[in-house]
Order: sequence, then structure tokens, then C-alpha cells
Amino acid sequence: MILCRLMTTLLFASATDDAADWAAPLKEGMPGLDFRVWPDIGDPADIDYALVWKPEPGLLASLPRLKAIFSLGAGVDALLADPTLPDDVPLVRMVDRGLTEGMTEWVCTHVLAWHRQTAAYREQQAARLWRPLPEKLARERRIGILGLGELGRDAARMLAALRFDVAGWSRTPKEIPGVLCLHGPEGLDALLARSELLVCLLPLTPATEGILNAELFAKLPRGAWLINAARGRHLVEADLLAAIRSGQIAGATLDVFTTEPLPADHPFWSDPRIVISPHVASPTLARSAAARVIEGIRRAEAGEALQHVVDRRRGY
Ligand code: NDP
Ligand code: OXD
Repeated sequence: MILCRLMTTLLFASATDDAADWAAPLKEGMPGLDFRVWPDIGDPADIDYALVWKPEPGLLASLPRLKAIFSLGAGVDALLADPTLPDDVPLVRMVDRGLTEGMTEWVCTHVLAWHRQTAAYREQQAARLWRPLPEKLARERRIGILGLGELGRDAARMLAALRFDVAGWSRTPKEIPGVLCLHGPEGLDALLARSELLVCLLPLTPATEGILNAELFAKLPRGAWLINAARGRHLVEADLLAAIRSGQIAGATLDVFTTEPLPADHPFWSDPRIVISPHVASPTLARSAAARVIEGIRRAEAGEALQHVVDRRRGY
């Protein structure tokens, strides 16, 4: 843990993250930190920094001396949706090795489960059926990854290390050893045409909302599998159900949903071809990520450039 001796005030506001998990490593690394937890904020003019996940709309605008906003999550779509978000205060998204490793583990788990047909063997086990299914090697499987940022890049590298035939897609050109890197609209069609399994790790922006739709599914090889670990609103849920019914998509592994928690009467729950996890692909862990926040505050106080500042025009 880095040690930073500054005296400063941080407001923590999250409905889902536990403030106690963050208080300990932040105070250990910054003994002079005045750590306040929403809604007990005291005088709003005391607050120098905010560490937040889906704070109440208007909260950040009510802090007159705010110097930077640190997002507890990698995705900042919810923060940018607050029309009162102060536009003169830098917004820093979460980039942390633990977050990246967690996502890569989750993606590889579900890619390997699909590849080695674990669901089919569980079904056969339930029926006491001993029946070997045709198997392939990873190098005979083509994986496509939408998004080659902090998370997509690491997952692509790891899948390539497992010997999958991996391609990835981004807005701007990339070079990743062992991964076919495509970009732009033509790159997307080329990626889809070769992807037996498609993983979405894009940020949610006006350009990517609803990208996982009927038109995109039709460009995948018939019987492809979809994995979405990015945001629920990337997916047009009715289009996925229709594509699964028609056999164009064999099934999907979904960690994120338009409405979270997924409502009890949602058709996804009862479809055996859909694998659901409750937005746990990669939670931000305080014991790993607190150091990123301390480093951000240190940089801000030293007048150094902040890292991972969101480009609000791009939306990520
Ligand atoms: P980054 O900003 O690092 O990477 C985003 C990638 O998407 C970049 O490669 C970018 O291209 C590409 N991209 C963005 N817009 C477009 C577009 N219009 N066309 C093509 N490519 C595009 O994000 P992260 O990798 O850190 O995170 C990705 C998302 O994962 C987060 O926004 C969040 O929604 C989700 N997430 C989900 C978690 C979970 O537990 N389910 C946990 C953490 C994150 P370029 O490089 O050219 O800019
Ligand atoms: C994130 C998330 O964006 O957990 O970090 O969804």
C-alpha cells in the first residue's frame, strides 16, 4: 500500500458497496483522510473528492469545492446520465489490476464452459447418460471480443494464451500479439462473420446502446453463443429471445441486464439456453482498488495530470 500524508476530505456514496471495506485501506494509505459516508456528509463545502457508484442525481452538483470524482466502477454510464453532473470537475473511471483480472477470470470461465460443453454434460449426468459428445480444441474455436480496452484486451490475451483463435474490435486501431485486431464499421462485420462466440466488453454510450440486436445476430455464424458482461442496455433482450428461438443464436451467458435485479417474471430466468449471473463478473475490490484512489488524490494535490479521466464527448 502506498502511503500519502495529505489532509483531505473524501465523500463515499454508493448504494451497493460497503463503506467499511473502503474506509480501512483508504485510511491506512492516507492517515490524514477525513472519510465521510453519504448521507452524513457534514458541510458540503468540506468535500474535496467523491468516490461514488450510482450516487443520487444532484449530489455531486451540491459539493461546491469538489476537485475530482472517482467512479467505483469502470463503466461511467450511470454517472454521465445525471444531467447535473458538474462538467468542470474531472471524472476518473476505475482502472485496477484486480478489476481486470476478475473480468478475465469470469470471461475465461464462461468461454471454457461453452467450449467444453459443461451444460450438456450436466444434463446428461442428471439423466445418468454416458455419452461422449464431439469435442474440439481451443485453436479450432473462433472467439470475437467487442471492446479492446482495459478489460477486453486482457481477456483477449488470456484467451489467446489458452490457444483460442481470437479477434477483437475497437473504435481505433490496436495491435495485440496473437489477436486479430479489427476496428470501425467494416471491422465489425468481419469480426462477426468469424465469431462462433461473441463477448461484449464495450462501454455503454449512445454509439453502443442496443448494439447486440437482431441485425448483429444475423451476421454471426448460425448457432453462435453470446456473452455479455458489459451493460444490459447493449442488448435488445427481445431480439436475443427471438434469435435463440430461431436457432441463429444457440444461447447466451449474461451478467448484466436492462433492469437489475432481473425481475422474477423475466423470460430469461426460465430459458435453459440462457446462463445468468447477478452482475458479479468483476466487482471492484477495495483491497485492490483503494490504492488507485489514493494515487489519484496524490496526483490531483500535486497538480499532476489525472489518469483515466473520462472523455465526456466520447462517453467513456
Ligand atoms: P475501456 O474504456 O478501457 O475500453 C472500451 C473499449 O471499447 C475500447 O477498446 C474502445 O475503443 C471500445 N469502444 C468504445 N466505443 C466503441 C465503438 N463505438 N465502436 C467500437 N469500439 C468501441 O473500458 P473497460 O474495458 O475498462 O470496460 C468496458 C465496460 O465493461 C465498462 O464500460 C463496463 O460497462 C463493463 N464492466 C462490467 C463489469 C461487470 O462486472 N459486469 C465490471 C467492469 C466493467 P478504443 O480503444 O478505440 O477507444
Ligand atoms: C463496473 C461494473 O462498471 O462493475 O465496474 O459494472
